[in-house]
Amino acid sequence: MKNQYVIKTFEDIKNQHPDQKEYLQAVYEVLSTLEPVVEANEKIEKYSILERIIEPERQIIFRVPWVDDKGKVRVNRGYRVQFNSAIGPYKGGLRFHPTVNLSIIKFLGFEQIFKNSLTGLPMGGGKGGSDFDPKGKSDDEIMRFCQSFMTELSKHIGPNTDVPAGDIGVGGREIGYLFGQYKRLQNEFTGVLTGKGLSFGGSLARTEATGYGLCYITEEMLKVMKNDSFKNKKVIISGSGNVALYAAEKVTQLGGTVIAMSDSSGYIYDEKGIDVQLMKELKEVKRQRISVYADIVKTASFHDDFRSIWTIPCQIALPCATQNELDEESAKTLIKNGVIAVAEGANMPSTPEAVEAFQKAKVLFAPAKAANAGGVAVSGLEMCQNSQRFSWTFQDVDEKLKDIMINIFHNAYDNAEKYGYKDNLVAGANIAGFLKVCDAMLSQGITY
Ligand code: NDP
Ligand code: 2IT
Repeated sequence: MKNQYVIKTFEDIKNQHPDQKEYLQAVYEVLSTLEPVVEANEKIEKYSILERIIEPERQIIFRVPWVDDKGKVRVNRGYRVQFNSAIGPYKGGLRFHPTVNLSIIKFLGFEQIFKNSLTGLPMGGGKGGSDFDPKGKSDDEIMRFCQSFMTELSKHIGPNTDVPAGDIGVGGREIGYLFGQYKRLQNEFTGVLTGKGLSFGGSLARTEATGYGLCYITEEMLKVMKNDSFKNKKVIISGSGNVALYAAEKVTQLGGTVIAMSDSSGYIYDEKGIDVQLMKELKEVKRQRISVYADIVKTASFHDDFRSIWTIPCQIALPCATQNELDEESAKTLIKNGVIAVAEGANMPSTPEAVEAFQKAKVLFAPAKAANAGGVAVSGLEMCQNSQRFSWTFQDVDEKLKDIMINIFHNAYDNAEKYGYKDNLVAGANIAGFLKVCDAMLSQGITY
C-alpha cells in the first residue's frame, strides 16, 4: 500500500484487533485495492468512509443454552454482526461450526457488504453463527439448539432489519427450525430468513444458487478472457456441502468432468468423473463421510488429507469448502499442473499468497465476493417473492441468477480496467462493490 490514509486506516485497525487474523486479512485485501478510488474522491477521506466501513454498525454476542439428548445442559456462543445497512437491511448467512469466533464472523460480514452490493439488489451486509458443532447431533438436538439460538436472535432481526440465511452447518433443516421459532415468538409469518423450505416461502433454485452461480460466472470469465469454456475440462471441487454439490452438478451439465471432491476427513478421486447424483444422495440425504463414496464406486479412491486435493492435475479449480484452504504451495502445484482458471465458491478460500501466485501466473481468478454471490442474490430474490406473496418458477429464478452473475463479471472486469487493474477481478470486484455502498453512505450523512 502507498496511500497514507489507507495505510493509517489499516494500521489503526490492526493495532485494535491484533488477534482477529481472518478479519484483518479480509480488510487488508479490500483496502489495498481501493487506493485509486480513494485518490479519485477526496470525500472518502474527509468523511472517514474507510474507518466507518471497516467498523460494524452493531455486534451482538450471546449465550445459547440447550439440552442434549441425555438431559445435560450445554452452552454455546451465538453471534450476529450487523456490518453495514447503507444499501439495504443487513443480509448474510449463519455459520454453525466449532471454529466460529468473532474474527471469522467479522471477516464474513465485511465481505458480505461488497458481495451484496455487487448483486445489484438492495441488501446490506451481516453475518452470524455459533461455535455449535452440528456433526453427530440428533435432529432433536439440532432443533433445540436452533430454538434457543433464535430466542435471542429474534430480538435483533426482522424482514426489514436483518435477514439471515444459511452458511457452513446451516442448511434447509436448520433454517426450518429457526423460522418456526421466530414465527412462534413474533406471531408473524414474514420473510425474515432465506433458504426456507419450498412449502413455507422458500424460493426455487435457492439450494442450487451458489454452486450454479459460481459456474455461470466462471463460464463467462472463460469466454471473455480466454475464449474458452467448461467443455472437456477436468475440474476439482473442494468440499461436498451445498456449494460444492451444486457446482459439481452444473459443471457436469456444462460439459466438464469433476474428478475430485472432499470433506474435512479427506478427498476422493475418480478420473472417470464423479457421479454427482450419488454424491448428493450420500452427502445431502444420508449425511455420510466422503470415504463412503469410494466404498461404493470401485474406480474412485479415498485419500485422508483433504488439503492434498490440489495436487491432482486439473484445468479448473473451484475451492468450495472454507477459508484459507488453498495455500501458496497448493497454488504453485496447480499452476505447475496447468490450471487455467480458479473461481472461489467458498469465502476467502485462497490465502493472499495463493492469490498472488495465480495472478502472477496469469491464471484466470474469480474472487469469492463475485464468484459466490449467486447464493445471496437468490436470497434477495426470495425476499422479493416473499414481499409479493408470490413464487416464481425455477426457470424464472435461474435466468435472473444467470443475468446477475454475468453482470457481476462485467462490472468487476470493467472497473478493474477503469482503475488501472486490467484483468484483476479481485480489485475490480472490490471497487465495484465499494462504489455503490460509498455513494449511499455519503448521501445519508453521518449516521453510522
Ligand atoms: P456446508 O456446510 O454445506 O458444506 C461445507 C463443506 O466444506 C463440507 O464438505 C465440509 O466438510 C467442508 N468444510 C467446512 N469447514 C471445513 C474445514 N474447516 N476444513 C475442511 N473442510 C471443511 O457449507 P456450504 O457449502 O454452504 O459452504 C461452503 C463455503 O461456501 C463456505 O465458505 C461458505 O461461507 C461459502 N458460501 C456459502 C453460500 C451458501 O449459499 N451456502 C453462499 C456463498 C458462500 P465437513 O462436512 O467434513 O465439515
Ligand atoms: O456467504 C454467503 O453469501 C452466504 N452464506 C449466503 C448468504 C445469504 O443471505 O443467502
